[in-house]
Amino acid sequence: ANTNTPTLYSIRMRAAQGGPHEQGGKHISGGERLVQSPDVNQAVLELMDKASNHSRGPFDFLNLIVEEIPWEELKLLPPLPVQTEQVASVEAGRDLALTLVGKCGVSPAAGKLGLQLIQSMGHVRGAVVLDAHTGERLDDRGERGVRVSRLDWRPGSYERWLDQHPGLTNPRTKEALALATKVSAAPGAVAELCWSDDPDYVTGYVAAPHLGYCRITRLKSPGEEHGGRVFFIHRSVDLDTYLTFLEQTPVWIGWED
Ligand code: PML
Ligand code: MG
Ligand code: MG
Ligand code: MG
Repeated sequence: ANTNTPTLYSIRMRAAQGGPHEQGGKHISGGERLVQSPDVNQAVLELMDKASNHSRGPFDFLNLIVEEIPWEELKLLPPLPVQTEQVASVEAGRDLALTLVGKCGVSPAAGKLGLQLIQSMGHVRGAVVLDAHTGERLDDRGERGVRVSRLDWRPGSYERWLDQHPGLTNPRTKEALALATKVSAAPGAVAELCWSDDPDYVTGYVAAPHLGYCRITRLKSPGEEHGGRVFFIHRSVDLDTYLTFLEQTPVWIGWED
């Protein structure tokens, strides 16, 4: 191997309480990184930090996977444009979310189903994929859901983004914007709806290719642990192609120097 070229690694973390997720443990925290060899130790420490002292509780199981990724597969995507909508209540926030996904091509019935799903999600730890027209669930991942993997900000790009968005310093926005950018770039993507499963974080978002990343300041009440993600897609897209992009294709968010 050429020792001058750093190796690219995907690092994935998931933590649960009451045993591993697959044995019924409660999901506490998950995280994704995509970094070069000199930065792996630091990224692992940051993921451990993320899982520790979490508002969803302590973990008693943590799974960490580090794997090499071929550089040739890496794609670079600029982050979606960001806006923030202030709303006065959860109801107003969810109404706005429905309107926004509707503008992106999600039918009213599918939008409502998506909202209801997230409201009741405690068991599905990844995302659920719905037909944007009928609202029918299209993925076969059951309670595991779909986990968007192999993504991170390109080194230096988040700092540059932050210069343009002073005030949006929350690491949740950093992670969610990266994820939403990848999800919006998937073949067949129509819209994403998300709010956190963390009881202390009530801001969520709608994201879509033309809409961008639209933060909505209240999509649930404080203390609520139900939260998650719904991806609305065109039924005509090949599901394997779609899922392979989300789970396997390595993506850096940002810009060339
Ligand atoms: C999550 O915690 O998984 C979702 C975070 C949504 C972030 C919304 C924002 O503040 O930009
Ligand atoms: Mg495993
Ligand atoms: Mg959940
Ligand atoms: Mg969370």
